[in-house]
Amino acid sequence: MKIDYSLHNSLLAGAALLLFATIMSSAAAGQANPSKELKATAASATSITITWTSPGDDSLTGTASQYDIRYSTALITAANFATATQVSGEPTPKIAGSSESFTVTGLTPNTLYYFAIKTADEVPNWSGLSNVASISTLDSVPPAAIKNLAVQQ
Ligand SMILES: [Ca+2]
Ligand SMILES: [Ca+2]
Repeated sequence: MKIDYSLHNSLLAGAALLLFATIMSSAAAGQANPSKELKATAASATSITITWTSPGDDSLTGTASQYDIRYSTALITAANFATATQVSGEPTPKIAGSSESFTVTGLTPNTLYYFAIKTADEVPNWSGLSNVASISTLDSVPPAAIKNLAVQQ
């Protein structure tokens, strides 16, 4: 069988260019506004890992002092952030621009959760609300065991 390598190569080049463009636009977005990068990934039926980029003590410079990470099964807004559930054991902020992650445990399976973070410096001066990330925990209920398996005579 003859393979058209020229088509194959141009498709590969196209895919590589698209990937490069995606990475570059993500990086540009990250530099423009690192506080808008909160993401959530379901780790299991009862835990979710969130990731974000650290802001700084003064806007995007220096090292902040604390995070207030909260979650809720309802959409989190600036108005209801204080009533959302606060996690315990938040990480200490790293220097501005660092990758941060935290795993929230003890969640209910197959449930949609929203997450948001505020950051403070040593005063503390509190930041505005991060973007809100949401994802569902995994379903933990398997199909029932089959009870009527039979052999056809
Ligand atoms: Ca300071
Ligand atoms: Ca400050």
